[in-house]
Amino acid sequence: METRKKVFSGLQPTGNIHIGNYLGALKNWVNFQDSYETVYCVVDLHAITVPYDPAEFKKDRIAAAKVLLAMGIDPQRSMFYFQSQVPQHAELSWILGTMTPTGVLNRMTQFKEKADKAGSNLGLYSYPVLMAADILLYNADLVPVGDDQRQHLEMARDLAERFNNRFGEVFHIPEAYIPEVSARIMSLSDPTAKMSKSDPNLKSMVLVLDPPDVINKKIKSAVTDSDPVVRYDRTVKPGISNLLDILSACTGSSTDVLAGEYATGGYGAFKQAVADAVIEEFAPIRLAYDRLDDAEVARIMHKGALDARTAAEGYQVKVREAIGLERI
Ligand code: ATP
Ligand code: LTN
Repeated sequence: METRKKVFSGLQPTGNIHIGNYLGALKNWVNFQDSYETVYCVVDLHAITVPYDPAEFKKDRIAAAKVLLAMGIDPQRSMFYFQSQVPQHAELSWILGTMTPTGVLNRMTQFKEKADKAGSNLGLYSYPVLMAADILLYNADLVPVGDDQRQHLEMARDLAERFNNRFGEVFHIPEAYIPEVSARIMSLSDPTAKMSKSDPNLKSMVLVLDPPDVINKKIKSAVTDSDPVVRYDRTVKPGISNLLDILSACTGSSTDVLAGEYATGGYGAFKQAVADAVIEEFAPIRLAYDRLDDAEVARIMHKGALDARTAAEGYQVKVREAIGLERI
């Protein structure tokens, strides 16, 4: 029997989940469940690499799990759990850390950006090693992420090759799965910058749980330009191109077709179409979110962690054996 390919991905439980996270990565997480073996993780150990408030964090962790369940992550079909509850992630991260040249970590752009903003610490520095451990722990083949994670994925692949060359073939070499249209959704208030959870300006992002009137307002006030022709051009018309990407990812029509359809009707009608499409996309998620209670989410995550620990240990035994750390 042919075994199905394995998908792994992670989401940090920090702040609110926005349309960039959703169209860049999470929508694919849900779709992959139909044809792959899927393992999804709320990566709480990654999230504590920047300053945070423990009481808020406690709520954000559960809220992130709840949003993913509301989106359609199905615990019957996917392994779904909190990273901190499966200690093999941290163990493998330590092992991979011993084979990671510091020169490689020094080049990581996300580290440099976050260290500039929030200050540096060892956890933030070795963040990409823990991410490589997440992926390699289950021998994942495919990793659905947004464009900003390319460099981290490349490092995970290098580490797998480095390990295999030194200790024998233990790891698959994973591949990033980055969508064509929506890999980099831009900020609504500055379409030359990535839409980011850590942006304090909430007008810059549509959240998955925003009510329809808020979505409408945010899209209507998205920064565009003064030439009222709807046309795809990321350099000259970054705001309009970003909205075309969003509309395309929500409707399944190509940006070319959509640009043709809305070319001359003015920005008002075009923005209304984008807002309507986003409202329609998010309505079922909000409904499902409101129906889930926290105790049910906690129960699902507990069961997920038990299953994941067993699965992870099955792989981790091979890693320990390969490097000479067998249990006595
Ligand atoms: P921050 O932007 O504050 O650094 P983040 O949103 O990148 O946080 P995560 O929650 O870990 O951090 O990201 C979850 C997923 O969303 C990742 O796969 C990431 O690549 C993707 N993603 C994040 N921002 C965007 C964006 N603007 N467009 C497309 N995909 C994105
Ligand atoms: N760094 C990722 C989150 C993440 C991840 C992973 C993504 C942690 N571990 C493993 C894919 C696979 C981010 O999106 N900011």
